[in-house]
Amino acid sequence: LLGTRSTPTHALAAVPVEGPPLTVDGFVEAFLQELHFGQGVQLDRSTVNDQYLALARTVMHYMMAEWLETGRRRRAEPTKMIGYLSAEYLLGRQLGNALLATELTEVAEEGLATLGIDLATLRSQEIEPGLGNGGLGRLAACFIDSLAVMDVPCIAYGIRYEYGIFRQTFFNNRQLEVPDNWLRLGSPWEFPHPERAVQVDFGGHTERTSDENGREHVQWVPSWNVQGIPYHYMVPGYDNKAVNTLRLWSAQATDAFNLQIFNSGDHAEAVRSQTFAENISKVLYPEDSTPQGRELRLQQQYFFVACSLHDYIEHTLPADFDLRKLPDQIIWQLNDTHPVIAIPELMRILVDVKGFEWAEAWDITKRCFAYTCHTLLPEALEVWPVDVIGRLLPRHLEIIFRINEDFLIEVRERFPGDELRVRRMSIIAEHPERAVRMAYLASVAATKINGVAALHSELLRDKVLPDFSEMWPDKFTNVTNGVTPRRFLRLANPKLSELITEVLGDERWVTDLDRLSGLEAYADDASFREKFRQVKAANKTRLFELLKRRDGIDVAPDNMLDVMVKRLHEYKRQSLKLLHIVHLYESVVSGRRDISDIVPRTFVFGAKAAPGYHMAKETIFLINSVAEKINSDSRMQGRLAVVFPANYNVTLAERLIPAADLSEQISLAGKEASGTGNMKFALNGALTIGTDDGANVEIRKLVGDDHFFLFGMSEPEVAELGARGYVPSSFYEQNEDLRRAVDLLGSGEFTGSNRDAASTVVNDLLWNDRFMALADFQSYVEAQARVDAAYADTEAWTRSAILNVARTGFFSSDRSMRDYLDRIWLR
Ligand code: 73E
Repeated sequence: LLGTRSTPTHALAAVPVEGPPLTVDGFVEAFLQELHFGQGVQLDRSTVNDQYLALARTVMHYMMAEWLETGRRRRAEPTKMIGYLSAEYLLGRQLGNALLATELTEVAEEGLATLGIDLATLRSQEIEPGLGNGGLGRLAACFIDSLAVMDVPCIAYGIRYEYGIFRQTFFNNRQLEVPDNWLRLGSPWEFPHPERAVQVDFGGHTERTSDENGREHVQWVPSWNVQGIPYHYMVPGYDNKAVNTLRLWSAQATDAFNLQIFNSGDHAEAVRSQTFAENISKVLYPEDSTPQGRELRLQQQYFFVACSLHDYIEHTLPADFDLRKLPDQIIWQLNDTHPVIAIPELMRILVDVKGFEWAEAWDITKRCFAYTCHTLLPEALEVWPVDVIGRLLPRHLEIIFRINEDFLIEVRERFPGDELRVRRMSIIAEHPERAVRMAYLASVAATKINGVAALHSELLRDKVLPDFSEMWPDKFTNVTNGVTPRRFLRLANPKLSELITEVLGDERWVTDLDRLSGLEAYADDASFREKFRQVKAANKTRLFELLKRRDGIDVAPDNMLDVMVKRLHEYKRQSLKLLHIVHLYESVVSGRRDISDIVPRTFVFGAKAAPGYHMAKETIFLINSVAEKINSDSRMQGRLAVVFPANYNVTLAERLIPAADLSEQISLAGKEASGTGNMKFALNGALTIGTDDGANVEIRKLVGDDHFFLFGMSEPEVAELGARGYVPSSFYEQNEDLRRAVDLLGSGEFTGSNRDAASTVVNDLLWNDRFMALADFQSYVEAQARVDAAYADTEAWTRSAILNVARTGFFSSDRSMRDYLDRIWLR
């Protein structure tokens, strides 16, 4: 029975399941039970890790009853469900959220205290699962949280990377990467199900046979395979007793594969093959937005997608399910192009395995997928060389060719004689090499294509996929991203949450974030503003204590906290932020400005660079070098400081964001698809300085121009300047402040007199500057002056901050999920 359908052949009666009692005593008993019988250790001998693992398992007992009940309820009344396919889930720590979901926080705190254990200490023991790079992975985590909270049936599928995003350290101001061995102290939140393993084939060739009716059958004869072992994670709702499932796949060598080699007597070879198989889920590729086309990456993509479709069709659907009804049962949401190989995989299953005619299979497949695009950068649009796919997945390549053939016939019918268009739209690119454009494949197959913010969806429709939107205007839609208010407000900012609950009268805002609008009225209440400021001050103190403990960094308590945290990427323009800082510094050391005229600010950076992204790593080096110099210059009197704690991750974000005064969202207009950090900051009462890009556009519209610092070119202006021919050095020549800043940066002043050390970044700015930092410099500096003036009026600033919170309830990921349901999933 191993590996077959999990439905038992003999009927057993279900036994009701109940978690431990929700009382302090009940909790303590359950905890000790786990410590003794789960960890096998007595309290007086237990380590913090023992206690953490026992606590995690205890909390899971409370969730488990609801998980099982959710599954039972859903099986009894099956409705259409969401299959969320994502190569990344940037979950963050689990314990706090699990305690919140089970309403156990106080009980656990009190119960543990009776045993002499501090809950906060156990919380900080958890290593966050960093199974994602940045926004895209964190978005997936927010979405599955919201679906659980809304009790929408969803199975989220992904990869259980053994190593997540690398841990960043600094050495001589340069980034070093340390492998993220997140599983090393145990992983209490998961359940492996090896009996539900799925075999995944690779390589080989295809063979054709005809049956007695002359119908052709294709058989894929693969040359190797691996097994996918599912690991289940609970995704708890909030206050609603619903718990969804996240199913992550881990790769293992198949027994047959091993046995064959073992029998040949080559033990070493057998072990090597095992390593080969396990490599597939070994490590997350650390590139965000500029993925390298590595064969192992395609293996990862096909691996998890094949496991997921198989798991759903063979193990989740009833045994006798009529696959013609598949589109009524599930919609597969493709989180960018990473899982797009699912499209030919479903065709293969339907045609080759289940015996459907091509046309009928295509009709089914077309209704089963929806595609979210997260980018506009051409280098981020995945393209797989035909020979790579052909080698790894020969049958899938044939299927893609056939899909393309049929599609191009449709194009020719629709636009007769327009061969240029046919070439433009082909799923197969011919130059610089023959390759499959995954975004086109997705666009041809998907019922809906969405961008992730209003501006992005517009640009996607008009600039990235104009031919497709002309052909199928109704396929295109927008769903603006959102963030979960549970993690990013209720958990990350307990003091503000308490204040909100106090004035709104209850906690309904946690699942109905539009209720934050009830705070509007309090913006004009001086005593509320005072309380709001106290919360911000307390959050700063909490952050500074952490930075002291974690990084040995001292931060001046009263400075404005100006924060730029996100992946290091040229289009995000950390270098523009750096130019602003150097400009301020330069204006003081040159004597053009008195230090007492500077509004005291601490600039905070957090950013990881992809290990192979040279310019990004040089930028990190330069930020650290500038920080070192400025922080040790006594002339600054602490009124200008730059801190760059290493290893920015979800855990650090949860501390940083609630403490921030100013949120830096300064990408070149038209390049940041949405951003989600921007939403988290506004929701926590930081004001934004930003360009008209991504979701900034919508944030500004909602909070109002008086409470947002807009600067820089608009997207059409960017396009126009690009068309005219952008010459960065002309901006340098015409702007004294800019010239002085660039010159100082390039002079070796910050890099121990070594000019070369700064030259990569400085020369690029002067002679290339693909993202037009120099063109936006003046406007940025002026906007920063407006920030200074506004910050000097404490009451007005607080009022703006409160209005930012009150007006950004729209950015709840619950709202995003409602939009997906209305516009895409339930249509
Ligand atoms: O603007 C963000 C967006 O908020 C965008 O850059 C990011 O997705 C976020 C969520 O929608 C994103 N990540 C990637 N592409 N867009 C990406 C691409 C390849 C590998 C990893 C991540």
